[in-house]
Amino acid sequence: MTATRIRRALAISVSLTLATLFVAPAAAQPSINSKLITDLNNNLLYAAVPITVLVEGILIYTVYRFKDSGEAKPTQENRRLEITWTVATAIVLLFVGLASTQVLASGYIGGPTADSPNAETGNIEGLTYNNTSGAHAPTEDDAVQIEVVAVKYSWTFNYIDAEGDVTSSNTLVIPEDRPVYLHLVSDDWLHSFHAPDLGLKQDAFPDQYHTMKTNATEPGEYQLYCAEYCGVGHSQMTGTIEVKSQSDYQQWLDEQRSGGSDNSSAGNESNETANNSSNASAVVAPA
Ligand SMILES: [Cu+2]
Repeated sequence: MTATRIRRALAISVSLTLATLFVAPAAAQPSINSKLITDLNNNLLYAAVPITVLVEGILIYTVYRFKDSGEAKPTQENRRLEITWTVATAIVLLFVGLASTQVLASGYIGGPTADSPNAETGNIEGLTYNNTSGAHAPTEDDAVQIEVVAVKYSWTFNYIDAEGDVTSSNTLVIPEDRPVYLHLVSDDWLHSFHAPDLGLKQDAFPDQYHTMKTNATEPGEYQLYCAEYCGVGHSQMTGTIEVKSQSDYQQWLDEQRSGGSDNSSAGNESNETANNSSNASAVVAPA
């Protein structure tokens, strides 16, 4: 196979990639997090498919072309060919590196890192435990802050910046199109907050906060799981995330302050942990 043919095959692969980029369907994602993850997956796929086609093509061609050759001949030195594949590899690696770094630096994946004040400088009032590490204050004025306390086998959500304390058990209500900061902590041992549809996953540690940032774009109900095996009630440690419009969200908050509903409570209970309000612990044996 000559260098010209390899270059021609390379050119065809690149053209195929560009063609795929333009015809790819853009599926709606319910949050910025899931959009970032899906887009990165797609971009990496666009890079991987033509490379796979090229390599497999060369392999099949070589097997067919030289099937009757009795003796292998060494390849002639070809500087242009060597430079071509070195540069092509570098471009692919740069693309993968830049695309991933962009997603990681967005603040939505792997915790809000960019410009977030840390625990020492960003004092967040209303946290149940000492904010010795991990809880990042929002950089946006319109952000919603919620403390998420995981405990065997339920979730408690403390709306720490709401006027008047609002606490909800196993149902997390958030507004659409607003930055939401979830300060995650555990009251006993390891749990993990996992909402696959919204692209959220973070382990919960005792006495140590980890802040997740999200921005939900589609109103609806999403499933919340505990994704870290935590005991006999682990499989029942689920919850619901309700994404509401701004006005519905405000209405819900007002309702919670003025009485509450079955799975939520308002008032003095916000400083308690979920030990007493756990739905799941009542139906499983104590661990
Ligand atoms: Cu758990």
